[in-house]
Amino acid sequence: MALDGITRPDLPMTTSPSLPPPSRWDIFCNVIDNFGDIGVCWRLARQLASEQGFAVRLWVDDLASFKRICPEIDPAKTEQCAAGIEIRLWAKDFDAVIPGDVVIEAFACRLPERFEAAMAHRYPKPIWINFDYLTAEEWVEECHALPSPHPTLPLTKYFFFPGFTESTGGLLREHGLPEQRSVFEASPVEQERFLAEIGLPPANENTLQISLFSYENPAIRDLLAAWAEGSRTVRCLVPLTRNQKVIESFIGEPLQIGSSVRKGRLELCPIPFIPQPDYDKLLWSCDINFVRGEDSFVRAQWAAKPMLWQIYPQDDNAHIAKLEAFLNRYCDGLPEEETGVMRQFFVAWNNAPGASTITPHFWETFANMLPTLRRHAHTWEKSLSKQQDLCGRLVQFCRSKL
Ligand code: TRH
Repeated sequence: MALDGITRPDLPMTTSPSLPPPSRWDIFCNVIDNFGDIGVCWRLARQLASEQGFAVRLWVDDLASFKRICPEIDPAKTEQCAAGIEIRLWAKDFDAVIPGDVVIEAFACRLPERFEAAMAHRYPKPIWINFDYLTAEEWVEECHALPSPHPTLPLTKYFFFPGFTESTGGLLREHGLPEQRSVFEASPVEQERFLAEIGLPPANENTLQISLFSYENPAIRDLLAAWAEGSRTVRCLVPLTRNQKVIESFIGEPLQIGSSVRKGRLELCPIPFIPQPDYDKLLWSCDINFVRGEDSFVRAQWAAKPMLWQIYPQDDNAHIAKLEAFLNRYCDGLPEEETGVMRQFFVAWNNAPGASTITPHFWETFANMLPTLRRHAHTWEKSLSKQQDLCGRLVQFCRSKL
């Protein structure tokens, strides 16, 4: 079959014949840096396939980064399948294919011209979504779901904004996630098994277990010093990424996965990068989670544990408004004193205007508030969980456009 010069290639996206459109989805992911772009796309793809039974084709331009969160990916293969999802290398020289019922361009990545042309020729036209970054700012409520006509082709793109309120696209959350967490938290055997998998013995009862996933953060040195000098024993589980050098400069020696290092009351445990579905178990295993970017930030909220977030820094400081917007929502309902300390910690951790140093005394004050912060994290998780999850809202939105 030919489509105005575009030859019809294989269209292997097979799906249950009983499923009406939109059952075939194309997701395009341009990995800019880090793991968040592919992290979000991979999570969405898995949910669309496993919960909705849709046929999903995920186009990724950096399979090596993808492999870090999904070890079964072979970066040498241009076509492969993982978790029931068809994965294609998004190469510069883009072969012609027939688009699915829904096309998602993640984070405003520009679709291949050839693919856009094929979308314009397809009948019915695919539903085209620009899936945007998450922010707690209020303006997203106005912009979510707005249409944007293509300047030359007969196509309309819709903006889909994840967010924290009913009037946005919501947050990615798999079905049964709170139940899975409860089962894990109630099972010392499961917890020990997970820790053993990442090369660690069970934590001592009076030790605070903390995960640390961050960028090259200058505040790390102060934080580690506060832990080392503090009155509580801290076991810090750190996946080595962009923060490795700054941690090594504090410790004074190279870090190696599997070899923990002690300094005062701090035990620092470099751990391997974990496949994405298991990353939740790390968060569930810890008393406090330091997270960054977008996807780990959302997962830490579902983990219902006190958390600190390092927001992805932007050149024009646009991230500071995003940080404030989140804190305004997150601290709602926290007592005044805890709100002050929580804000101070977030600001210091992000080196935002007004940041103070994380001192051992500040750390003690924060740690003394942990029981209240734990209850608050639960309340926050419960209130967010009442809303429909992002995948459900996205499918509903696409159905409304058929
Ligand atoms: O890697 P990030 O810093 O990604 C960022 C953000 O998405 C940011 O918004 C974006 O602009 C920028 O990338 C380009 O952080 P994030 O979003 O938390 O993504 C990390 C992913 O890695 C997430 O899906 C969780 C996953 N992960 C694992 O699978 N295993 C691990 O061991 C760890 C630590 C993370």
